[in-house]
Amino acid sequence: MGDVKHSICRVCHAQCPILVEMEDGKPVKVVGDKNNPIYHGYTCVKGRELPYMHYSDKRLLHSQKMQADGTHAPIPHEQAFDEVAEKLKHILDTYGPRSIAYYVGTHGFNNFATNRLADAWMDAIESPMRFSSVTIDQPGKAIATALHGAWQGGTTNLDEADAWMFVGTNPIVSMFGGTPVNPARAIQKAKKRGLELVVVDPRVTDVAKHANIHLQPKPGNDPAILAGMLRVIFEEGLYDQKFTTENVEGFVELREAVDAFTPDFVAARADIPAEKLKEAARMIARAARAGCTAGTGPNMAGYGNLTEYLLLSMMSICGHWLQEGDKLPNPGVLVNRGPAKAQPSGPFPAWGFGEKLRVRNLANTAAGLPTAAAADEILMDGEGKVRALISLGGNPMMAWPDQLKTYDAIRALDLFISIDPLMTASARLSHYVIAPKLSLEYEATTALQEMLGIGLSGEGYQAPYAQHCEKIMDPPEGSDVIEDWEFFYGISQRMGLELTLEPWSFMDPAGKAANATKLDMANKPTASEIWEALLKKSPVPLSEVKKSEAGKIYDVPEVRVAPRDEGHAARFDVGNEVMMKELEEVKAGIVQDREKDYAFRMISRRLHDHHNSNWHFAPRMSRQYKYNPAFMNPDDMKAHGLKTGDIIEVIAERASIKGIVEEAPDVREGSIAMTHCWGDLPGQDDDVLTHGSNTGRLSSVEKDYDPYSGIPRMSSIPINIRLLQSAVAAE
Ligand SMILES: Nc1nc2c(c(=O)[nH]1)N[C@H]1C(S)=C(S)[C@@H](COP(=O)(O)OP(=O)(O)OC[C@H]3O[C@@H](n4cnc5c(=O)[nH]c(N)nc54)[C@H](O)[C@@H]3O)O[C@H]1N2
Ligand SMILES: Nc1nc2c(c(=O)[nH]1)N[C@H]1C(S)=C(S)[C@@H](COP(=O)(O)OP(=O)(O)OC[C@H]3O[C@@H](n4cnc5c(=O)[nH]c(N)nc54)[C@H](O)[C@@H]3O)O[C@H]1N2
Ligand code: SF4
Ligand SMILES: [Mo]
Repeated sequence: MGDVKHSICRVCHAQCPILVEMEDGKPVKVVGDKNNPIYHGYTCVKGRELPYMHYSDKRLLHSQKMQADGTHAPIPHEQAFDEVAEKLKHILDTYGPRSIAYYVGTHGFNNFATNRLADAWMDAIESPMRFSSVTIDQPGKAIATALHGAWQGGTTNLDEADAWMFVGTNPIVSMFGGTPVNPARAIQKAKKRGLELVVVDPRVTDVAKHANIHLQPKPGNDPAILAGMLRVIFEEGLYDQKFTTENVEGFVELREAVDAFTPDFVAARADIPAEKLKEAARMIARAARAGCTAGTGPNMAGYGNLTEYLLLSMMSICGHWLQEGDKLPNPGVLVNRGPAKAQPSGPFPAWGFGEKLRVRNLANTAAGLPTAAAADEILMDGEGKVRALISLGGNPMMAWPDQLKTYDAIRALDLFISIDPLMTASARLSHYVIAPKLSLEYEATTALQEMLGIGLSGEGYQAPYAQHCEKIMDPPEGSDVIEDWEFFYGISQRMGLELTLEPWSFMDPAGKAANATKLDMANKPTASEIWEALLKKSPVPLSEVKKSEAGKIYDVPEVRVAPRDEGHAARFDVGNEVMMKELEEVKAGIVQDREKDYAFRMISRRLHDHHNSNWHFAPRMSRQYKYNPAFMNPDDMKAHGLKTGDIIEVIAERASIKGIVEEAPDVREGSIAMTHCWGDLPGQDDDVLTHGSNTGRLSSVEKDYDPYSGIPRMSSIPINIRLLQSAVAAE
């Protein structure tokens, strides 16, 4: 056995600690660290595939430049930086800052150091055009928090809750919405000590199998279901009178708005038993402490802001936040979370501020600029047109809704740059593809996860845990790869820009501003210096965290939630006017009426062994699924004369795609579940058995979009189906 090194997996945001077995400086095997005090040895097949990724023959070892004929040829990274900087400078000087946009995808978040460098660069060129995957993911979270207000005493966590409700999130597979830390174990453990679980999902998901109550509704009905639950809570007096009086405004408005959502009405609308709905409401409201989290399903199925808003409102009227005197599970190791007080911050601007987009009356939001409008901003001529786009660890061609429009837009760009280790669908359309180092080749910390937990229930660490890891290997011999941040530094140098780095170690704007670091633009900082700037004045100094490469729970002073400030006036708002108006629309059921001609709803789901569009072809990850099947209920299959392996046409109003039928008893009748980020470019994706299909093509960004975040329907999309090729005929 070779040398074993500690590292952090960065394939997804869960940041699992890993042990990497090395032979001759090369990783040969990844396993979990059984001695880790919180993850207890967890890893998944994606993390265990890291050695393959580093040595895959598909990995780019050199940056690429698009040639006149559209093919790509290697280019030294320094030369690529020179050329890119010159082109960007020309675009900036000619058309102004708004003509340059970035898109930060999931790997731009998982590689946390780079993210801030990209922002520093955008600050330096003064461009507001910052798109990210957040607004095509769960934008409702940040927007609802802004409308409702946040609790300064901290979020509720699964380990200490008596009840939990998962609405369209499947943390056992996604590591999201419950706990990122070994979620299967955490949920089983919590169940053993008596946690009561409500799950709302059109599928019998991994987490639904543990539920005390599983509501398996028609998709797209979460606002109605939650309004129905709130009505039960009001009617049966199950809310926390004292907490509500002290902390909540809009109580009467909410109560009136949900009054129309009687159990029978909701039961008929969502096709769930009325009695189960009532029981679910009682289970959550009667618990001493409960958490309610939603995931991508409901955030993408229409009225996502409203779903998230009703969940926060339910938490608040039931008084489910941490109370005065409660111990904070994680007072902070790498991030200063700010004072914990038993009081709400009032609402803050949710939308309509900052940069105005030129289409659909959209503007900046608490979740960021609407990415669903990025393609229009590129396509639309005139003042402010976006001409250059830098994709950092993202794959717009696979991930953005409305793939046909995205395809037109990406090809219309004067300059498109992807920082990506693979010739993805997006990279193939890029003028330059910058080849990055992969995770085992650079330093990292767990600050991202810690930060997520400060704002979101169901995220973060429930102990003062942190890990730092050094790079454990060099890139393959003969390669010319860089750390992603070096790209932004390199082009800034060439463009004569100054970069100022805001730290991750502070959450408040004042703390960020006071601890910002001006980078030396003459002498390139080291990666370690970048991390030191990013985690300046962290509660436990980074130098201390570096001492334990395995990750550990730090002995930080205990923090208890302080009493509310005397005269504290801010309150939660549970009666926001726009949200109450949306409830009326939901009640009226306009959307349902319009969609009567469609037999099915396409719902979004994740696969355990794959992460979005990443490394689909990796041998172990693709053992079970080499494409994204169209998971169908057996009764629906029978009714349509279909069998597993049949290729169907999935027909939405916007476009059609192919789907490969797979029998799935867990899927509710009337729904078909397919995973996003598969397929290929339009016209190059006919061989569905090889590529899978791109569900993004079924969404129209111009229809049924959220008026604030711009997110269109990406789940619960009305579809019809038609047999194209029977499995037998194909054999
Ligand atoms: N219809 C539909 N559409 C969806 C969704 C859905 O549920 N349904 N989900 C949405 C959601 S939640 C999201 S977050 C987006 C995802 O949107 P994106 O973030 O745009 O998509 P990813 O596939 O995660 O992109 C990650 C990219 O990073 C690259 N990469 C991998 N490793 C590295 C590395 O070490 N360094 C660098 N620089 N790059 C690396 C990968 O090759 C890949 O191209 O998709 C959204 N689209
Ligand atoms: N293994 C794996 N892990 C991942 C990812 C991955 O691709 N693979 N992607 C990562 C990313 S980018 C993200 S954002 C997170 C997302 O994390 P999650 O939001 O937990 O993602 P999913 O597992 O797809 O769970 C969404 C659930 O919503 C359900 N659903 C669909 N439509 C509706 C609806 O209208 N109402 C309700 N109530 N439910 C509905 C689906 O059946 C599905 O079970 O996961 C992250 N983790
Ligand atoms: S869940 Fe899997 S992919 Fe995500 S960090 Fe852990 S090992 Fe890596
Ligand atoms: Mo996501």
